[in-house]
Amino acid sequence: MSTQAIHKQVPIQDFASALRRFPESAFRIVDALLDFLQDTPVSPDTLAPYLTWDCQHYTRNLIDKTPLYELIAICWEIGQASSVHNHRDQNCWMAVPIGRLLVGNYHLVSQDLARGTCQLKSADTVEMNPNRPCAVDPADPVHRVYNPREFNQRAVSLHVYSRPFDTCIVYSPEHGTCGEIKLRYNTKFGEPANGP
Ligand code: CSS
Ligand code: FE2
Repeated sequence: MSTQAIHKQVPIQDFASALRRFPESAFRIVDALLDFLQDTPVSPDTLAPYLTWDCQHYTRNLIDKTPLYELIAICWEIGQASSVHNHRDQNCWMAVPIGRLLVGNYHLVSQDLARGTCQLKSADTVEMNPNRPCAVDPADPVHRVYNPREFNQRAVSLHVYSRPFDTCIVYSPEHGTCGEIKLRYNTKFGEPANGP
C-alpha cells in the first residue's frame, strides 16, 4: 500500500480485532504486519484506558494477548528512553499514534551472556510518528527507543510482539556489558497490574 495514502483512523478495539484475524503465518512475515500498521492508524482518543504515566520510567500497558502475540501501549514522558535491548528473537512492530519517537539501532558484534560482556556498533536511527510505523529487523534486532527532550511532547507507541516475551537482554554499549531483565506490565486490559 502506498505510504502517501491517507488512512482513516480506527478505534484501538477495531485494530485489536483485525489483528486477531491474521493467521499465524502473518506474524512470521515482517512486511505483512508492517503494511497493516501503515494502513490502520489508531485514533488517539480510544487509547485513553491504556495510558498511564510515570516520571521515572516509560510504562507498559497490555491491551491484548494471545499465544501468538501481545499488543502493548507504551507511554513515554519527554526525555524517557529504553535501554539498548533485544526482543528475544521475537518479531516486533511499532506504531506511534501520539507524538514522535526515535529508534536507534545497533549491530551486535559479539555477546557472552554468561560473562555479561558484549560488543556493539551503533547503526542507523529512524523516526517513528503517526504516519510512520516501523518493524525491528530480525537480522539486527538490538535497538533502543527514546523520546528526545527536543521533541518536547509525550509519546505513545503500540507494540506487537510475536510471540510474547517477558524477559530481554539489555546492553550497555559504553561499558560492553549485558544482562537479562524481567519485563512487567504497569496495567493489563486497562486495570492496574499486580505481579508479572
Ligand atoms: N521492548 C521494550 C520497549 S522499546 S521497543 C519493552 O517492551 O519494554
Ligand atoms: Fe524494544
